[in-house]
Formats: sequence, C-alpha cells, structure tokens
Amino acid sequence: MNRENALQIVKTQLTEHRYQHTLGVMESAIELAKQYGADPKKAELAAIFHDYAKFRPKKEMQQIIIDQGMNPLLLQYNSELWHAPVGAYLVEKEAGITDSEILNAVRFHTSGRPEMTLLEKVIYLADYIEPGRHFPGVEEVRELAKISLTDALIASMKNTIVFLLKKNQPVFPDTIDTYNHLILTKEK
Ligand code: DGI
Ligand code: FE
Ligand code: FE
Repeated sequence: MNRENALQIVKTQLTEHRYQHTLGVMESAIELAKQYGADPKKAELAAIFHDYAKFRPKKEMQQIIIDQGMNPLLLQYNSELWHAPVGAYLVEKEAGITDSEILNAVRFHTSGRPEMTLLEKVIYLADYIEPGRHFPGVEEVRELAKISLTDALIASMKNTIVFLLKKNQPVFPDTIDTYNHLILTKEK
C-alpha cells in the first residue's frame, strides 16, 4: 500500500488534530528509520496506521480484546492503552495490512514490550517526539534521539511513567517491563 492510500484510509478514522499528529509521526518515523537502519517504507505505514483505532467506542474495543483473546489485564488498566492492540487487529482486518512487523509496531506503540524490534522502537519514539508534541521534557528526548535510540527511548518511557505516577495512575506491567528491560540490557 502506498502513502496516499494509507493516509486516505486513516483520515476517515481520525479527527483533524489526530490526523495532523499522524503526519508528524510519519515524518519523525521515516527520519528515525533512516538514521537507525529500519525500513523507512514500513516505518511510514506503521506510523500512518499507529492510532487507527484511537476513536473506536470503548465497548467495541473491549469486545475485541475479549473475542480476540488479547491480554485480559488490559481491561483493568486505562482504556487509553486499548487502541494499540485493537488497532493492530483492525488495521489487518479493515485496511488489509498483513505485514507482521508493521502490525506489531502498531500493537506495541503505547506500552512497548521487552525485546522490541527496531521498527517498534522507531514508532514508539516517533509517536513521542513528533513535531506537534509539546509536553515537558520532549525537547530533551528529541536531542537524545539524534544520538541514541535506546537512551531516547528510555527517557521517553521514564517521562511517561513519571507522568502516570504524578496523576496517581496505574502503570501497565508491559510498560514497566519494557523500561526495566531497556535499562538492564543497556550497554554500560
Ligand atoms: O495515542 P497517543 O496519544 O498518540 O499516544 P499513546 O498511544 O502513547 O497513548 C498514551 C496514553 O496512554 C497517555 O495518555 C497515557 C496513557 N497510558 C495509560 N496507562 C499507560 C499509558 N501509557 C503508557 N505508555 N503506559 C501505561 O501504562
Ligand atoms: Fe496511540
Ligand atoms: Fe500517536
């Protein structure tokens, strides 16, 4: 699928604001892919589709999580987490994307997972640093992304975890596991 077709499909699923965010993620993902040796075409498609399910009704997402045998723990945590795994499922079913690397980049773009692939890391980070993001700490992560994919990823996960802790929100185990794995496997 080419960029134009993909964009046309996601545009029907998103608000204008979220569509602009998607274009930003696309731009950042292609740049990071080229810089760190991931496939820029896969990065482009994964970025375009990463938030595909963002505006699906909660009830629909809940049902998909149950019916498709996804991690039942998801249902106990913030529903903001659901659009990632549900998105991977719907992007395959409705948009006909079959590439498992792209689908996994969509699936793990919110929580991450230990042993993330290069493409998954690129999409996770691009989602965090795309030009439309303005939260505190993002500029430092943008600078780190020029030097080290791992360090930038650790910084973005750390910011996200701290953000959740400050709001007294639970942190999904995959998020913590990913953070721990990155720290434990980081070369000293
Ligand atoms: O969909 P986006 O807004 O572009 O970004 P995202 O897919 O990274 O979603 C992040 C949202 O999910 C953010 O509002 C925080 C919320 N969230 C809730 N629990 C967790 C979580 N995010 C992560 N990474 N880990 C959690 O445990
Ligand atoms: Fe998202
Ligand atoms: Fe996003």
